Amino acid sequence: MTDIEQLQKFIDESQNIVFFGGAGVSTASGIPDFRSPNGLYAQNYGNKAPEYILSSTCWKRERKLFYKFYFDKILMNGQKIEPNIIHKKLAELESIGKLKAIITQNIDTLHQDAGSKNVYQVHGTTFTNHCIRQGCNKEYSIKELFERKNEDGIPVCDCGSAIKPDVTLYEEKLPSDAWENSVKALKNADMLIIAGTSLVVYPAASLLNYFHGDKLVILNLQETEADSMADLVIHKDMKDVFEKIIVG
Ligand code: CNA
Repeated sequence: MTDIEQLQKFIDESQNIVFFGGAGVSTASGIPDFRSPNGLYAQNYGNKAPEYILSSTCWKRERKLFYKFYFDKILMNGQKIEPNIIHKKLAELESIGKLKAIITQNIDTLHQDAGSKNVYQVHGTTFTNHCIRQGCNKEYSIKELFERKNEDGIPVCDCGSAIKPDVTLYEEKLPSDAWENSVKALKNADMLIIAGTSLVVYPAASLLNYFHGDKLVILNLQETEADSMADLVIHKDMKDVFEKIIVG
């Protein structure tokens, strides 16, 4: 049996699957990840590390730099991004009742765009943005974020305060709803597919400790720390793997 046939067998035998993914899920849609050889961390961005630019410290001290990176590299300058075969197959697996939840570290909206409903975004989302002034907190869409840039490229609310994306920056606490829903889903799961994540960003990576089912699958181009715990490890492009998975 090939590794992909084994994955198919696990899926066929399971009734309560959880998918835990990272930036690798969206690379086939054209969004670079962080840690692949051609990911954002390999790029020089004014000699500042992306971990710093996407941190709460940078947000407070160098908002202009934060937003330059955010518009260029995270929002891809407004370029239209479409869900890929991975997002679509996962939405199909949910629609037939096998996949119970997607836990994602991604901040894009591609799982939802593909039709998935139970998506827990443990690092927040680019989809909504809010004014940082307590008492105002007005919500803005991605489109409005582009429209409301001041001369420094920082989007500004009607009240004059800065608008901040609802993404979890380094040094910030993870959204508690997404975290609690993820833990609950993992505790009930009989199969966990961990795919396209380097599993080095904590506390998100520690979520896998809540899984006690008997089918743990790791899918990644590279080795991960959790490979030794897995029942099946596939070191292949996950787009090629998902293309072969039959839902039904
Ligand atoms: P990461 O650390 O960049 O790891 C990505 C992993 O995916 C690497 O181990 C790659 O080997 C693997 N990978 C990339 N492409 C493929 C592929 N086609 N098939 C199989 N494996 C692949 O990203 P993580 O998600 O682990 O790190 C967490 C960060 C990245 C989160 O805070 C995210 O918000 C952040 N991020 C998100 C996006 C997005 O929303 N699309 C993009 C870039 C970074």
